[in-house]
Amino acid sequence: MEEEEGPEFGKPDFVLLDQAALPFLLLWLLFEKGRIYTYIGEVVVSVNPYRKLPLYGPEMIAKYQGRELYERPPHLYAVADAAHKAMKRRAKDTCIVISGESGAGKTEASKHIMQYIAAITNPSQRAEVERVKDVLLKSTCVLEAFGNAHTNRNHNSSRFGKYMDINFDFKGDPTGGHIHSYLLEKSRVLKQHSGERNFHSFYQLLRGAKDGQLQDLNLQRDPALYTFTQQGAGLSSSDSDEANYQAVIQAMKVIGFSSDEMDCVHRILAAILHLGNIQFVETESGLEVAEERLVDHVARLTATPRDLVMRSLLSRTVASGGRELIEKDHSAPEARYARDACAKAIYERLFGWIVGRINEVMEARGRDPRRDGKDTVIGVLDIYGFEIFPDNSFEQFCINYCNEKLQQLFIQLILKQEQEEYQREGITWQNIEYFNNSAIVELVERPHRGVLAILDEACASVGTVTDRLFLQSLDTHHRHHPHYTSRQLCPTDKTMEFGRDFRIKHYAGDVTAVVLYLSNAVTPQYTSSCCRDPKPKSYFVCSGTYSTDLTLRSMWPDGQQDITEVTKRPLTAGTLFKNSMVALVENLAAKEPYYVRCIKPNEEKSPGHLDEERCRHQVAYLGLLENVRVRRAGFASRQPYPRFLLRYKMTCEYTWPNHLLGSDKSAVGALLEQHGLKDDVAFGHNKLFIRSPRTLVTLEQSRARLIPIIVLLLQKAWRGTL
Ligand code: AOV
Ligand code: MG
Repeated sequence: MEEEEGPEFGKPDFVLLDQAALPFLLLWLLFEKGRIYTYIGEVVVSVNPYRKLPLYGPEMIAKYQGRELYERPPHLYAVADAAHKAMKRRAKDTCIVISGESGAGKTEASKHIMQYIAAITNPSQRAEVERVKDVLLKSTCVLEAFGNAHTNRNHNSSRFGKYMDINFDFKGDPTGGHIHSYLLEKSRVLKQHSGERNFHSFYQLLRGAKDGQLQDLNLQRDPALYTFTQQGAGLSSSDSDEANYQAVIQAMKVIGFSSDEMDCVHRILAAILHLGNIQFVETESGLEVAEERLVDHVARLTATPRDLVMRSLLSRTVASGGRELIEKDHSAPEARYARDACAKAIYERLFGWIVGRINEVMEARGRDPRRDGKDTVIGVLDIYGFEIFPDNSFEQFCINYCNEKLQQLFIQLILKQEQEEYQREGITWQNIEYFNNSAIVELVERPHRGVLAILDEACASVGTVTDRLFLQSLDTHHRHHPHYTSRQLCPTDKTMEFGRDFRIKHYAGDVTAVVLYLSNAVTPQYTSSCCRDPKPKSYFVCSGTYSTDLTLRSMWPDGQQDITEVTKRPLTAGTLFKNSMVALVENLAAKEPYYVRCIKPNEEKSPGHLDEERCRHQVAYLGLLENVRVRRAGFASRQPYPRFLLRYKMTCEYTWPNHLLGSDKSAVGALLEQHGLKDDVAFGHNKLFIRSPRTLVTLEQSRARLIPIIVLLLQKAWRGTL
């Protein structure tokens, strides 16, 4: 190995120190030098550089391929490689969990990881595997167009959670995949905060489509002309919408969307824009639509009878007693609500359908008739980051709860399990205190009295329970909860409004300033935003069933449900989200986890500034200090004795080819003695604990030196020339 390429031990980018001021100093040093990655044990900490750095691409990938974690300076590629190796060598399902607040660099990190995996696999260029890789890479571009938006925190903010499983065959090559998407922030279709945009897809269509196509869709180019895109019309995404429009079309083609399907997607986007412009007027003969031609457009674009579109805006069908159906006229607010609910529902269905189509393609391509179900999986999780806005809604509540769940998993796996393992293995150990966020998770999801359970109850009695009553119930149940408060409970806190807001103090640790920063006043119309999702038959397009367009109809696989079925109480959005989070965490916990913890250096998206307070705060709440303490007091690596021997026995005369030392434990002792490394390890009951990564590197180097010699000897032995 060449000198300058070697591991950079002792350089400051390798260790995070555990005194309060030092992590910040260190991050600053690294950030200044463009070294944005560091490790705590096997956890990668990354600081968003907000500028292009020469850290990626084929040359860099070659440096990390097949190397051990500590052989090269810290990098996402090293974790991706470690996950891939664990999967290939030990047939272990692994997952890479990327976390950090909004704009910290999670999505970018996930893309680099995917690119790395794509680059190092399929050396034999099998066409089938190449296609799977293409779809995996291109799916990101499509999902970002429909699921990301310009927010105040991030110009390309993920507004959905994404967990992607990549399946590998026994050769370690990708053969398929599956994407789970979590709770798209569909309210964005209707309304955005000041300084924010709707989903990229709308602006891409308006700015990128050819004149003729826009005419076919009855659209004009200027996003300011449409209610849903007006607010963000003056804002640009980080890249040009025109260029991205072309890139998305290209990506959709590669994935295998037909041109009919792509046309349908564009017609749906256009229909949503027209729906948004529909206004209602009260006349003597009742409620009417102000501009009927908009209804014509929507009907044509969704291939739905015009009369049905009109009726579903101005009235709804309800089941009255038994199976009798009656049509009830809408008031103006009800009609506006129906219009908006429709627009949201169509977009959500469209997004779900796109994810489903990508999955179909990945599964079909990946299916190998010879496969006996023994393939292994790497999961990559890129979820929406922790966020607080001045006015937070149900979506922020869910997003932040999701981040709590992931933090809980991190605590469990990295901090708790680590300490428990030392105990189990009989290693002398002084317990390290860490902040445990389970109280906050419980506050949200506890059966019967958690916020979600109380919300469900309120939803069950919509009409009788108001937001105020809902809030009262929360106050009663959580009066003494350290992470819950409301204006009623804390009358002097003017940042909340009586009868409207409650606040959850998210994982704040012991840093008081942080409590304020991360605390999250979740505001109004809770009961409506998560309960009154339109029921399929009440509003027309929610019955894509009535469309003659097959693609559009396939977005409503639930089809023409019986109205009495439809009016039964469905699971609420909150409960559905909770269930999906519980399943996600179970899935992750069953895999060998690798962590990437992303840090956002400043609020201004500036490449030259590391805001001390913000970084300290993130280091604290991400649990990184405790993580460092556990690691520094502990061990960089641990391996069961048989596994250790299998890999390194060739480096010692007492263990090669087989040892006669009684137990594997004594054999490992002899091996380390011979290398002079015994002081750096501790012997557990079943596992060897290694303090410094340097020990592993020494052993790896020794092994690498010996392999060619051993191969030569074996060849000679076979040929009988030894
Ligand atoms: P997020 O995924 O963590 O936020 P992103 O990955 O979208 O954040 O990163 C935000 C922006 O930071 C990107 O658009 C880039 O401009 C920049 N950036 C991030 N990582 C890098 C990097 N390694 N090199 C250069 N620039 C980078 V959110 O999706 O909002 O939680 O919901
Ligand atoms: Mg993101």
